[in-house]
Amino acid sequence: MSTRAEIPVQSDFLSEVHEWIEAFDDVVVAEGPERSAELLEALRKRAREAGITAASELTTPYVNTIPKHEEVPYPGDRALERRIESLIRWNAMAMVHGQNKKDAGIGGHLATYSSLATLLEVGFNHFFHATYGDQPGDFVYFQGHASPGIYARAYLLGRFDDQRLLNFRHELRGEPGLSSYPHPWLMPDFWRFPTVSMGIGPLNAIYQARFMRYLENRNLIEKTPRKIWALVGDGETDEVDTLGAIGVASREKLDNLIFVVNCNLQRLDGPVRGNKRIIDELEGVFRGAGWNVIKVIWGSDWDELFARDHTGLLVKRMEECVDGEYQAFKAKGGAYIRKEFFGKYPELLELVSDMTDEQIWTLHRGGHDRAKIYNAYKRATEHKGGPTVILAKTVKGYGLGTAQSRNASHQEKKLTDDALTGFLKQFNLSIPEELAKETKPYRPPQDSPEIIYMQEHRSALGGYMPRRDVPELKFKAPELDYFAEWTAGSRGREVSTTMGFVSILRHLMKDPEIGKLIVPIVPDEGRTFGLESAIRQVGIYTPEGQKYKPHDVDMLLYYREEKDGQILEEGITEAGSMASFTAAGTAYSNYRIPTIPFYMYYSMFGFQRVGDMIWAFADSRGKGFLMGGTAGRTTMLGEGLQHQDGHSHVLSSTVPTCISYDPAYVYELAVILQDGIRRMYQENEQVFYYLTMYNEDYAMPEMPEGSREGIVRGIYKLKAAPKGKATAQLFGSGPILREVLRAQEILSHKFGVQTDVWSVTSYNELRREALAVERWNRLHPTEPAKTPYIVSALNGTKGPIIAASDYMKAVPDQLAPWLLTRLVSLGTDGFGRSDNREHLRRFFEVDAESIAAATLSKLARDGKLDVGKAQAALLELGIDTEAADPARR
Ligand SMILES: Cc1ncc(C[n+]2csc(CCOP(=O)(O)OP(=O)(O)O)c2C)c(N)n1
Ligand SMILES: [Mg+2]
Repeated sequence: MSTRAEIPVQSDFLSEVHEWIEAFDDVVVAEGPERSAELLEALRKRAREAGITAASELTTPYVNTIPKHEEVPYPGDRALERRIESLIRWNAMAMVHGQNKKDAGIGGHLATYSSLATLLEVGFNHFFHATYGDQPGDFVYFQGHASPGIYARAYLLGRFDDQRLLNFRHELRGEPGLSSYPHPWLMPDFWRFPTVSMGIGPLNAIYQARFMRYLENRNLIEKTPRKIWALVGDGETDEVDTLGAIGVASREKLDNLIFVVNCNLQRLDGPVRGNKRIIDELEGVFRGAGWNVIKVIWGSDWDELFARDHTGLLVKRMEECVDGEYQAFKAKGGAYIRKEFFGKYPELLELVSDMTDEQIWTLHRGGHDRAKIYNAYKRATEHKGGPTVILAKTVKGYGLGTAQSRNASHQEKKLTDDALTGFLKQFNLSIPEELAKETKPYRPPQDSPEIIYMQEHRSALGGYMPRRDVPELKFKAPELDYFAEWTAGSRGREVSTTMGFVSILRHLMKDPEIGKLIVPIVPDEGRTFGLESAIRQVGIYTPEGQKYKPHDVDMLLYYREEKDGQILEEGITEAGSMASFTAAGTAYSNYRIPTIPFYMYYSMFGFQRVGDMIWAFADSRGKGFLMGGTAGRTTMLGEGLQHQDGHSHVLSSTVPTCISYDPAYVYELAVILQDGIRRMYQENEQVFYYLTMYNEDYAMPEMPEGSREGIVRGIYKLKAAPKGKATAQLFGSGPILREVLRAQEILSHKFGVQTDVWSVTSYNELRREALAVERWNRLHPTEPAKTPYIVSALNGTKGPIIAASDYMKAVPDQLAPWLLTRLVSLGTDGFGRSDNREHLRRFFEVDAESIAAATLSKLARDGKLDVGKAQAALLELGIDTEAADPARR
């Protein structure tokens, strides 16, 4: 609230502020930026002494972080490297351009690589180690849309022949093709990290760096200077995944991590921050999070202008312009820049009066200047105590003529004839004429100076990159009798499958052979799963050890944190935990050590929350166990709609390499775990597992003889009809299997209907097998037809099949093509509710009474039971036949 009387005071103050600013401007002009910074720092110190706290600065002037006088000279042959880079640019362009001429709409990108090329080349020639001696080297997460440039480089090195290059985005043409983006699934010898879903690369890179330290601190790998480089788009930083975990990197002092943000100022539709400057924004964000920030904004040719500008106006002008203007400068040419940028102040116009428009236009941005990049990379690799981000300013569509720096650059796939001529000229390319005319790939002879240089530099850095290899690892999975304690049943003790799992996990971690390879991961959910004993046993990993005495230290199960702790307790981040799972699940290739991750989480917050990361995990050829805990829409009591998962098995079925199981008993779990370890680590199958576990306690029976194959394949008969032949078949999974067993009793005792009970551990696997068999039959009409496992398992059984689980009806419905009208699915479609199991199961119609009622009703529909009797039975069982459908409530 201001009064009239206060206004003059306010304006006095404003004019005083103005005087101070003027005085400061004078210092800037007279003394230059560095002395001015010193003055500011002195003032800030004085203010602190006087007890005044001013907000600290997170951004610095819009100039390079490394001043000219601190630069080291470039160690490479700049002219030769420029020629090499131009050749790569040509081949990347020719590949995409040519393919789109041949196959319109096949796509590919030119503009991303064109901005990233020099940032990559300096890395490939001077920094990216493929190995360190006999140890694995650096890991590079490439911007997915820059893949044409990565392919073009590999082509020049002779890693791909012409045919392979010409098969870019033609993966189904006989000869091996090149996949659109980095996909280890499709090019397993080449790509390591799938990065094209924006945000996943940088997030995974952070946790990869953390996992690398974890392996080092646990003495599972040698310590080397290896680094993780993540090349990130500036638009990509919009993704919460990109920036959401940067605090982890500084907190854990991950100086093995380097982000390079390719600040070409554009994303797909247009400018990233047209009205601001993305570099300033990111500088503030990263510095605020404790990162070492290195800005590479201006190229060497600006240094001379800075040196000649004694007014400070050049930096002032740079800080007046926003990214939308910087984009326009590079789209519109030298005359425009002279008028609109330098023209604002006569002193600046004078500064460039001896330069032609062409020279002004080609004044470089830092991200296109080898020397600037080299110095930034060097500092980043030498930086100790935390992660580094390099913010490199580049031009999107650099050198692509009319596609340069335009809003539509991202989508350009072909160049016009003029643009092609301009391209050849700008990069001073001497391509044999007939190839140039046709825009064909060109590779100079292997003994040309360019190729020799590339080869020598790669061999000095330990070999080609990217490259993915899988060393031969001797791994012997434990046999099933190793799990005897769990296949024997709980001898009447009531336990949950989760408790069973945790005790198996603890047993595995004690194993002298594979114990150290187990990597338990939890997102602040350890107590939910009863992990306290495991925490005491192996400790939680923390790179600094436990600096405090935990309050519960005098208790048996105290909170134990250790530098070599085995458990990754990630805090409340399913995405971060999934990234750790990814690092651990691919360590068999990346670190040549087959760690076995078990990621335990609320099943609700798995596939639906981090589904895209799970998809990328599958693409990465990841192995390990996703353990969806406190599963089931009705078993997880009390927690309601946002916690009760009844659909993760539908989602898990969509991931081709994910094998899902929904076990009811601990012996089933033990069989599945044993088989999973064997298949993934001993047989080297490219699969991973999703298992649901529950918190309902009950006595675990002993494993029935002969059930092993059925458990693994997805179904086995658990309990035959009590008296005589069954007239219906009951399927149960997870804890609902017990409701099914109770339904069997009810049907037999109350209604004289005999049923067999089957435990279905995996509808998903049964369906996959049946589909594969059916496909074979379809393709081999002259051969005797093969029988799907589900059909042969049920061979000779009679009557309807009532299938109940704690998951949606879509899960058993998957078998409908083979079970036809016999199948009645009961499940938990709809939103969960807060209540106890009894009420939840009645509500979702998966309790024993509902299962019995469904059986009788179906028998009546099939003409096997009097309809009046069925109707009476529903009443007797207490079924509200007019209740609203829970699927829609
Ligand atoms: C999760 C996700 N959303 C959207 C896209 C589609 N997409 C591909 S590239 C791109 C723009 C990338 O811009 P930027 O990160 O700045 O990279 P640049 O090409 O400019 O180097 C978008 C939106 C994607 N690949 N992934
Ligand atoms: Mg961009």
